[in-house]
Amino acid sequence: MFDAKTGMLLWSMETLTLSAVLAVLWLHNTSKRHHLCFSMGFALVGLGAILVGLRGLIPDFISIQVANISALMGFSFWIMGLLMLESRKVEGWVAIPPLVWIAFMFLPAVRDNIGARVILHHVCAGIGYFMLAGVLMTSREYISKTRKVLAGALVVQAFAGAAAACIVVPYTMASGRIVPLTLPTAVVGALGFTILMMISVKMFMEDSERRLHKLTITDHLTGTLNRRGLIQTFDALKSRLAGTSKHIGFILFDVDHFKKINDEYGHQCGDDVLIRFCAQASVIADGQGAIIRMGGEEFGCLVETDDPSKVAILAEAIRIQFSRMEVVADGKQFSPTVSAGVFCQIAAEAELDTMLTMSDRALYGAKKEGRNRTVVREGSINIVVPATDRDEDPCDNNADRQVAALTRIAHIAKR
Ligand code: GH3
Ligand code: MG
Ligand code: MG
Repeated sequence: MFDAKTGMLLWSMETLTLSAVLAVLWLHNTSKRHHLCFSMGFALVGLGAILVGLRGLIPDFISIQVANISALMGFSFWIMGLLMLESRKVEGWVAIPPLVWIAFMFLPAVRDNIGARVILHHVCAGIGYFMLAGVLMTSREYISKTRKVLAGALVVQAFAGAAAACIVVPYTMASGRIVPLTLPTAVVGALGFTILMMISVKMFMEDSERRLHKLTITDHLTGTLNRRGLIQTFDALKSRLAGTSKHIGFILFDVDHFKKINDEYGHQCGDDVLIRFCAQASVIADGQGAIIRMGGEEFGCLVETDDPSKVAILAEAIRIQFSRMEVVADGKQFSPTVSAGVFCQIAAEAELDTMLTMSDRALYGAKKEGRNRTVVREGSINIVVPATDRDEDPCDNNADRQVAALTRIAHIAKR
């Protein structure tokens, strides 16, 4: 029959095996310190179980105090591991589960009563499970369904363990057993733990797949989407907007005289300009569109809109804001500029190839117009957007025509 010692031994085998597997993972790549934390967590829980199992063969202080504190420190290491995995700050509160235990040890009524100690241990472990659930749900990571299921299972485990102990311990104490550990508490602990491990593995695998996928669609220098990301975002946008009267707009940006910036101030300075353009453009486009690095110093902005003229306005906002940026390099200050080409299509008819070709034609027009300009492609004509940040003759026949054309685009959108 299942006795406390056998149960503890089996439990420690389970946790020590997991600890060894995680230690091997850590040795494979020692920069992944969360693996070491998880490994330490399982090792401490395993050690705690062995020491409890050795009750009577080793000094009581070790089989009671060292064992319980070790097992509860396991939770602290698991919480630390989760925080590290998500690059979050590790603070002193991770030590709460063992600290609660230590605090109660100053109360002789608890310290000297084995039943009270077993219940206290389960309550502290419950706090640990609860904290793990909290860390999972307050993550900046995408809160997936599996993550929610795991957090829920941890909360169930937190209450189930403590509740089982509270029910079983007084009953077994009355029966005169020395160590009040029975099959129900062991089963709740071990079975729950195994289920938790299975959900955790699923969540970690899903999260790492998601991270890898994000890497494949992200530009490494600027952190924006890359071309592959554009294709995926465009396809998703198109199917989401199918059947609506919405438009998809694309703005193609190209930094002006970028080669000169590289030549005069160095490649690193050029890189900084690209990073700053993306950071600035992402803030301006936030909620309206996504920024994409097309390659080199060329960027895209994919926009969903019900009014195509808003895309030209967005392009102008990004262009003007960028022209106000001050870059200091080699003790000299300069303000880079960008040209923009805009093209819009009704979502149902939108084709990425067409959008890229047309916005490129508009961009070519913007370069031809002297750069630091926005040009909209409408059918087979380029419309130069009248710049509000420079003196342009309002009586200029050309400017009038452009305003009329922009109004026409807005009108088409309203139909
Ligand atoms: P234009 O106004 O006509 O666009 O002129 P430009 O100098 O910007 O265009 P050009 O195509 O002649 O030069 C682009 C330069 O961008 C050439 C290339 O060395 C540089 N470049 C491409 N990718 C990167 C990058 O990742 N970092 C840096 N610093 N430079 C890059
Ligand atoms: Mg350029
Ligand atoms: Mg270029």
